[in-house]
Amino acid sequence: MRTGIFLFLITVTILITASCNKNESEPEKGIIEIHFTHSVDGKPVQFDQLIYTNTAGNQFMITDIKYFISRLIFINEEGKSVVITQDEGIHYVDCDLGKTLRWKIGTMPDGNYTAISFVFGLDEEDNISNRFVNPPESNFSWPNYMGGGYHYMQINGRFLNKEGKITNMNIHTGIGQIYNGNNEVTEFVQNFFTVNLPVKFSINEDNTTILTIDMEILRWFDTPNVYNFDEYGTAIMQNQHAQQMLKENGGNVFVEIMKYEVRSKKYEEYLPRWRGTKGVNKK
Ligand SMILES: [Cu+2]
Repeated sequence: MRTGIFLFLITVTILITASCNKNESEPEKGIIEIHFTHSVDGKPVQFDQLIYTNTAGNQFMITDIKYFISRLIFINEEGKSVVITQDEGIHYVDCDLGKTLRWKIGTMPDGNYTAISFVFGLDEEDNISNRFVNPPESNFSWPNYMGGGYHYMQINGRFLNKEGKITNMNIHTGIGQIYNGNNEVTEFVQNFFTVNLPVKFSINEDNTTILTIDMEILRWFDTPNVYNFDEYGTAIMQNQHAQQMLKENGGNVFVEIMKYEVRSKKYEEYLPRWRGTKGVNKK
């Protein structure tokens, strides 16, 4: 009996302490998620169909889209940065794996935000060989003799080459190499880049804020560099020139297309609105 009262008093004390802490020092917190979609010319990507044409005039199809984003930072209206540490700040997106199209970041301080920024791929500090031991991330490794670590991205597909033959198109980005006349590596080149996206959103207590970030695939191949698959498309992991062109184009491929703020309990109603996933388009 005395033990019961004692436990009761402890519980009351903890509850009072917890609520005091919340009122006095803890900022209010809402939940944030980022969803990833993929478009071609503004429409959800359709996989495995030879229906697309890039600016260089190559007819192509897409079979896979996979990539890392990392070092996600939210900037609030006072210009302060909130660095995302969830999952070590690294997220893998794979259109074959629906759950990767949704990054549950968790709670964030309430407030108004004006921009986000992230690294496309992994920066030099994060891109360490063998840091991921399980698939799918572990399948994304980049050979050590090419600089090691992981691919930043794979867009795979096929295209109609200038001889009229269907050929593989493997847009794989990662650490580049400089070769000497004897075909020996003299230098590695970091090809990750930072994407800055102005996006106004707010985070409010007990609500879930969802930002949908869209990758416009065609932009990889035209601004500022027109990227021709006949020149570069088949295998570019050892082609720093191609890597550099994609790195320069990559800053333009992401746009914020939707934001929702929902009471947590209404959240499930939102889910069917997802688009651009491979599963949805294939059926
Ligand atoms: Cu590769």
